[in-house]
Amino acid sequence: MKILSAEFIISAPGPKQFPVDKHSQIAFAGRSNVGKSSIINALLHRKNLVKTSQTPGKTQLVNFFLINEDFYFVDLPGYGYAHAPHAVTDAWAPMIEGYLKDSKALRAVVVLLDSRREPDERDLRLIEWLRQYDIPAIFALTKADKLNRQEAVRAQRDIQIRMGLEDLPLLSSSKSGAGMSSLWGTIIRHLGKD
Ligand SMILES: Nc1nc2c(ncn2[C@@H]2O[C@H](COP(=O)(O)OP(=O)(O)O)[C@@H](O)[C@H]2O)c(=O)[nH]1
Ligand SMILES: [Mg+2]
Repeated sequence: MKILSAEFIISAPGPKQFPVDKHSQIAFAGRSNVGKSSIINALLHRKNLVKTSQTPGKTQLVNFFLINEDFYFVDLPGYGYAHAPHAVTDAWAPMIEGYLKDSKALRAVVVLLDSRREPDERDLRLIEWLRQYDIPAIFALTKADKLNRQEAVRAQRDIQIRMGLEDLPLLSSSKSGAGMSSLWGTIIRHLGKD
């Protein structure tokens, strides 16, 4: 996909601020620090469109980026940040579920899982919602550059079994660029642009 433009639109504190136009949306979800901001920047060939390594603030925001004036990338709030205030932790579930339940323009959610970590309870909850609301999921393991080939293949298989996935999750690295073209291919297919 040729990126002609990538424009930050809004950090929405709640559904009232979500864009209501007809542009298709692809959302990105995963625990804090999984590499969500980095992978969005890597896909868009931008260094800093989405800020990386930020300490989560007091609110959980849903960030919308309009790509090629055609479709949105939606950066969902991260979860599992150990030092987040309880109010923030508790806000995660209704915020994400609210978004998933009501987003008619949502075409798929890219679920990011750290290739070196066990999925946690919230990763599983996210997957349950996606199944419940019949939303297509694209599974990608992040930071694959930190594993050798054998470890990477094992991580793919372990996480596939642990999460009950139909297919092997994609291996990706924002750092090396691994997996970026297959991830784009999958996203484009869900956008109906192939
Ligand atoms: N080695 C490596 N580090 C990464 C990769 N992606 C992200 N990181 C690092 O992981 C940390 C969290 O990344 P970030 O994108 O901010 O994660 P987010 O909290 O999920 O948005 C940062 O220090 C990144 O530099 C990757 O593919 N490889
Ligand atoms: Mg981030």
